Formats: sequence, structure tokens, C-alpha cells
Amino acid sequence: MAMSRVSTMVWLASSDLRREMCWTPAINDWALCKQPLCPCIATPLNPCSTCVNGSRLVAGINNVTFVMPTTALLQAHYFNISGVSTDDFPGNPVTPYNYTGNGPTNIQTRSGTKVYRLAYNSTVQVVIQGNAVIAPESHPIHLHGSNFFVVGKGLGNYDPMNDPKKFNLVDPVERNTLTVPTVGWIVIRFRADNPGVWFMHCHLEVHTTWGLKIAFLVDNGNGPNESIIPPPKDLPTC
Ligand SMILES: [Cu+2]
Repeated sequence: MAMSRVSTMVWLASSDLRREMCWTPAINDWALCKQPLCPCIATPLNPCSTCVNGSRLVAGINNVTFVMPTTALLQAHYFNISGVSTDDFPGNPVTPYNYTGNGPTNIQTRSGTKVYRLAYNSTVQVVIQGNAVIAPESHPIHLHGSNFFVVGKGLGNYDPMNDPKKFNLVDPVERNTLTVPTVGWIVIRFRADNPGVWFMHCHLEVHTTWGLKIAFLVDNGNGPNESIIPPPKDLPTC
């Protein structure tokens, strides 16, 4: 199956694209097999000197609370505008802990506008681990730019030794949104063949505003149809 590139990629918009994915279960070239990429879906309390009680409820992934930039990430990427984001989003929790058992009663996050960089056509696996900090909850995780395949899910902490043996590599469902079980996990795989900058976030909007999101920056490839397309001529300038 030929790798396809969507020529109607939406510029500066969050629309998702139904697009062809190449599913080859036998391949084992996971460029990214980080685990767990942990939506510390938690709602940590961070210090806040201007808040009424001195703390602020936040959310995060891998101890990072995402801060929205004032310049769009896609625009900054395309026009090489520096200083908008950094590409050091951690692939694993900065501070590992027992995510679903007797873990900490609170974890603090670091704030930042960070992206996770992917080479064009990388095959990506992401373990999304829910946790029990402060307010265990089921989070609908939504990926822009690609559909993904759901190869595994379960309750408790993801077991990197045994859980992969139970993955469905035959006929996994294809989605762009999936709810992570409360204090459970899911494993998704997708191919990063859509150059650009794509959010993955909790679709409970309040959680998104609290910072429960990550942005994948997919680099251009080398082929003639493997680069990000230019913005439309009528792109608003403000
Ligand atoms: Cu959420």
C-alpha cells in the first residue's frame, strides 16, 4: 500500500482528517516505543502566588503542563519562527511513580510549550497511562492529523513485559479518539506520515485548558509529496 499524503491538510485548524493508514502488523520498527507516555491526567496542584488559596489545579502529560503559545505552532514551524516552542517534550514521565496504586497525593508539573518531534513516516506507539492522583477520571484522548490503531487496553498500571503479549495486531480498531479507562491504560499506534504539528489532548475541554495536551511535530520527508503544504493565500494575518 502506498503511503498517502493528504493534500487537503487544514492550515491552522483543528479539523481531523479521515485518511488512509497503512497497517502492517508484522513490522517491528517502532521508532517510538516510549512507555508510558502518561497523561498524568491527574489534576496536580501547583503553587500559585496570585491564587486565592496559593495553589492552582493543573493537568499534564509526563509532568508537563502544556502552555498554549500566542503564535500558532504550525505557523511557527512552517515559517521558521523561533522561540515559540521547544522540542524537548519528555517521552516518559519525568518523575515515575505508582500511577494507579498508592502513589503520591499530589505531583507538581512544569509548565512549557513543548513538542515531541517525529521523523517523517515514523511508526509510533504510545502507551497512555491514566492515574489516580487527586481525581481519577476517564479521559477521552484525541489525536489530530492521523487516525490511530488501538492495540491494547487494560486497568491498573501498564505492564511492559506482559501486556504486549495480549496486543491485538490482527484487527485493531481505528479511531481518532479513545477514552482511557479510569486508572487504566491504552496503547495506540500510528504512522507519522502527515508533516506538520498535531495536538493530542484530552477532549474534556476544561482538561485541555488545564494543560492536558502534547503536540507532535512531524518533520518533512524527502519525497516530492512528503512536505508540509503552504498556507492558503487568504490565511488571516491576525
Ligand atoms: Cu481529561
